[in-house]
Amino acid sequence: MRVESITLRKLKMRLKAPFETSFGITHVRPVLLVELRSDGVTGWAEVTATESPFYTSESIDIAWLVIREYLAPLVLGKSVATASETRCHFAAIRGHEMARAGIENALWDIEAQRRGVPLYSLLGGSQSEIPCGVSLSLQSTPEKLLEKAAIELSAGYQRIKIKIKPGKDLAYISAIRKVYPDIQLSVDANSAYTLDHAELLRKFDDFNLLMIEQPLCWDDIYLHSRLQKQIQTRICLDESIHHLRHAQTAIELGACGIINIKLGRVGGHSSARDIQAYCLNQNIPAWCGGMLESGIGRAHNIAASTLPGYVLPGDVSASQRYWAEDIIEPEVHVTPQGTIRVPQSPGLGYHVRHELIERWTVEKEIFRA
Ligand code: OSB
Ligand code: MG
Repeated sequence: MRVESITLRKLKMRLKAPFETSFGITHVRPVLLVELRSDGVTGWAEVTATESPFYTSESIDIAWLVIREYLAPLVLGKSVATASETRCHFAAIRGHEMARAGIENALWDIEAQRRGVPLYSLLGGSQSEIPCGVSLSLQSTPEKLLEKAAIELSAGYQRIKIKIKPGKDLAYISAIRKVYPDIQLSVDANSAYTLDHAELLRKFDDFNLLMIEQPLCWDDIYLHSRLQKQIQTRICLDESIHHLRHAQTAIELGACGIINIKLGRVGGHSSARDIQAYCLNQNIPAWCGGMLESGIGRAHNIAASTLPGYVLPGDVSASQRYWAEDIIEPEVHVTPQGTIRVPQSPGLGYHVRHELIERWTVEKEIFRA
């Protein structure tokens, strides 16, 4: 596959409802799309960075610069035999996983189309349906949170994850548990706590949580291993895991019992597969995280989630939860059983709505070989 051109586009997509985490609130999601042309075939992927570097150190604009100045020149005019080779070209670049994933994943879409197979089977996945959970934004009161949870549970979602931060934790967790004693329930702190909160975090043990996601620093593994010794609830690492070595370090140190795999955060499908295979081998449950993706990023998440080892419901949910209109057809739907059926046509398996993308584009740049 010869890389002939890479087009970057920034779209502004308004969320149906604002999404608030411990690091900030999002009303309009800037979406960075990669459209890559190779031998007459077009591949699509999404750079899942946030608008500002508040989740990890990447942001949409930083990723754009890194692709323009460093990544695109390393692959334009070059050929790769398989998409998994792409990362070899990027070996000299440190970090910037989401930027890399944008290019690598677009090549996965192309490789799958050229071979005439759905992306999920090219990746080695086998599940034809994936279990889904939802991630609920911070709410102003526990009552509001209960309303949101009720809607998602009646839609069929198999797991509820609530965002928490100091001052918005125990009251919210206990409100949900009182009404729903048996659901799979987890919490995500996005690094809002410190080891000094260990006593407070130990109180979460009373609520039979599936996990607590990323309680401590975004770049820490060691302190999480100390915290895990003090609490029963399994820690799940999100922000701290950027590649296989991080996962190995975390598991060997006992810093977590579960890993959240995000395609962008780990640098694309190849690195995600490394972590998935390792988790499977080590008996560590994994699941696919979300980044408020458009349909294009969502389609990649669905394909990845079909691999063995993704044993827990992910944060990959229906297009309609986020967007009035999505940029793929059909949109992502969730069954009443809380699953997504994996599309079976070649490549991503969804039609990309090019005209809508053009209409919503606020910035565009084309790089050619
Ligand atoms: O920590 O999983 C996270 C959204 C943006 C940044 C970080 C996270 C999230 C979510 C939303 O939890 C997941 C989704 O529904 O896409
Ligand atoms: Mg998270």
